Amino acid sequence: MKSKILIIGACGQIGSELTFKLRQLYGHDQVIASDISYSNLDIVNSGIFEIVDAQNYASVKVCVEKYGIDTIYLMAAMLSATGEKFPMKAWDLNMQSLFHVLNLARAKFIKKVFWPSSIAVFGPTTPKEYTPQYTVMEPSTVYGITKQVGERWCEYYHNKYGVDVRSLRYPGIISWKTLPGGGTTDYAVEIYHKAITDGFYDCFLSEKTELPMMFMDDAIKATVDIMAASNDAIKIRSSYNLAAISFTPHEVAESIKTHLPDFRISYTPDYRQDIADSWPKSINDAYARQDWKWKHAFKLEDITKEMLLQLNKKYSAALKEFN
Ligand code: AKB
Repeated sequence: MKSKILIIGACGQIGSELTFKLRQLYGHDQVIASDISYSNLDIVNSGIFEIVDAQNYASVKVCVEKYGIDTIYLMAAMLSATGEKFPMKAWDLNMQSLFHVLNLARAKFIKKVFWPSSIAVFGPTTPKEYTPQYTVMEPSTVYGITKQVGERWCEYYHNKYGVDVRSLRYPGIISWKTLPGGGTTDYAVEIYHKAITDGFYDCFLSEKTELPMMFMDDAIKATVDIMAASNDAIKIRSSYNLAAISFTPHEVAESIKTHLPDFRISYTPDYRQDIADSWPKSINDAYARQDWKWKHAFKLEDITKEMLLQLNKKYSAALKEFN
């Protein structure tokens, strides 16, 4: 029998691209997109869409029963920077939504769960270079705390109740279709938009802040691959380290300048600098590469080329429509 999939948080940066990919792979009507509001019309108008409140168990369960859902991708979350402004809201959204989905799986309404974790599970006391899977984890952001606690609960539900939950510690994700919102790594998307629209970007992180990053196509591939892997291949039920590349704002700016030589950048670090400084510079993802054969494809030069090409097209099309 074909799997019936629900994506919660389908209007967001990763949820939207995941929705398109899963529909392409598993059939248009097999994938139900949902979110708390109609905030992304490309998604809302692209197929079956439902309003689902991830913090309300009944709201999720009604949708699961309506469509006979067996797999949930829970992509709704409050990210690191917004989480520092609204700590209790971040805690409530990130934890309640996870419990609702894990409890639906425990009660056998659904069979399989994908839940994203993040490099934010690591903190200032974690080794920064090539951070291993198993290491000191003392996150200093509310977002990081929710992700670390969430990982513990995922593993617990797997061990105690046999829940098939799979998870990845995403690095910063770079994409051109949907903007990210409220993250510390968001600069690495904004910089490309500003390069096209203004030829200038004032970066909220300092020029030497190195962070782990990944192109959206790689992130989607990792998500699809871990969910398609056999049950036996998944040895880690908390969350897998996942890596592609690492770079600093200065390095992205230099890579943009190879295409747009007049591009300028300035640096005005704000409260997000402390968050970035608490995270690893690079990640060791040997377990993902070994257990389910993870391999990334995009390097910084490839990302810059693709981002500038696609954003150029997008802004030119918008201008044409306006005129
Ligand atoms: C953020 O910056 O908060 C996220 C993340 C690294 O999880 N992009």
